[in-house]
Amino acid sequence: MGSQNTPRSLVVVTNREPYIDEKTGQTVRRLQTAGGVVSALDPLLQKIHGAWVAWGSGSADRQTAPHGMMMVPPHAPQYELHRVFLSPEEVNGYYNRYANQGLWPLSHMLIERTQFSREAFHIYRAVNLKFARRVAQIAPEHGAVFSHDYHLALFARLIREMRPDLASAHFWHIPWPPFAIFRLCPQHQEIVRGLLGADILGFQTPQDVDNFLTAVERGLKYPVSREDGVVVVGQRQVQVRAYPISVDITAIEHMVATPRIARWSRAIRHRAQKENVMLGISVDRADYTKGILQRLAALDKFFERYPQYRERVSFLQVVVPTRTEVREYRTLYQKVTEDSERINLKYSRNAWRPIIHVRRSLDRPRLMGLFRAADFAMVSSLFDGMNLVAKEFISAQVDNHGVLLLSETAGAANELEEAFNFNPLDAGNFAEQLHQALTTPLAERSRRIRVMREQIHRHTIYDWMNHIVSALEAVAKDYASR
Ligand code: GDG
Repeated sequence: MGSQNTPRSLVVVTNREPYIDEKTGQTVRRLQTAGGVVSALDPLLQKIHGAWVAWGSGSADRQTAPHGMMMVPPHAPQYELHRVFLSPEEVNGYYNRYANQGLWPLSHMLIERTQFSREAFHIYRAVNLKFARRVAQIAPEHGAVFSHDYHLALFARLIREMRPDLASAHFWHIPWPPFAIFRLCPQHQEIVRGLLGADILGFQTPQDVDNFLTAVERGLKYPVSREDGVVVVGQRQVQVRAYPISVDITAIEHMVATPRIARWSRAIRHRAQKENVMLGISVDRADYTKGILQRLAALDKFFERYPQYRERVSFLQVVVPTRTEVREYRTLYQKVTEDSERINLKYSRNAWRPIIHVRRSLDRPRLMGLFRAADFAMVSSLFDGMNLVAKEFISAQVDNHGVLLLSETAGAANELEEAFNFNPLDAGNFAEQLHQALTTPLAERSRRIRVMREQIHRHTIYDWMNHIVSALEAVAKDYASR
């Protein structure tokens, strides 16, 4: 964080809060929510004493912040966390329905799973307004706001109407679909207009930027300059750019080098070597965009087509339940369990199982230790904004021995060109690529991992944040000088 880039004040706005209070019986536990965005922005806000506004979703959140505000982090308070409290109807309309059953599947181009309703949109809009009102109350004059994702698509425009003195950036974490798909959203014009309330709009890849600019041209007929990545909205210019998100590779390297994690990682490797087994890994939220069932179909094909790998490859699949309020997610979770059991029944021999199915979240250091130990990782998303697991696996591979199999339709495939790519819908191609990856000589595997590690070192999560925040700071200075 260069001092010339450090903003004087910043309000971060996200759906998920950085610190959540959960109650079990009489005990309240404060947890820092995991994830790249929190781990990059939390230290920045601590340093500049900014503010974070988010949905207060923890079961003890109202109890610990009765007026909706508390200072965090817990042991050395540095910045304000403002919790927006939502009723069950609001959670359902805004989060479960409009965001997670509407914008999420549509943006991932899974139109048959997409449902929109005017009623849910009204609630979504009302919740975005609630967030904007809170930010309008607390943001200092000529401050800057950094809002996030598909939950808050209308926020930037709403805050501009209330507080035109604020500079704002919005980052869209998921893919932006082609216009032929996006226009299926009945409120597509409102959504695009809402986002154009920001001064800076960030997407994961140039393809997403391109698709968004097409939605602006075709849906709203606003003038667009593709070379400069600028949309003209009345008297204003909105900068639309690709800012691919990344990970904190140095922190991951340190994590896997700590004696405890290095030991755990070595023990897993020794055991696999003793059993003469190559170890594969995948880690996903149980979400249909991640291609978990497609990956299982490919593994089935792999053991069928290449029987020499039976008893020689074990695949550790970590699937974490998510959005369980939505029926499709519960059904998927059940199907993943069934398919894994079916494959295990079909191929298991003696003590060997092709699939080791882990159905709970693992703590981050151990997860990174598993990534260090594994011979290969598979990321099989049908579509994915970026996919941080791919970058985390590469970051944790400090012994440079593993291979990454990466779906060509995940955002990360844009950058990680040394991965083995496959089409997640083509089980045969997927199985072939896995065979090819596993028969690649160690020297070549090492070279590929090294190239990708260097790439991630050159562009970390802090670079991502600094690029956006310094562009935002330039806009804020411009506003203040007018
Ligand atoms: C959205 C976009 C974009 C998972 N299981 C465990 C665990 N995780 C952690 C991973 C990783 C994160 O969760 C998942 O990040 P992804 O990027 O893979 O996917 P989404 O959650 O869908 O995120 C995505 C991202 O936003 C950022 O812009 O890349 O495209 O969809 O960090 O490690 N962490 C722990 N235990 C688990 O069991 N500790």
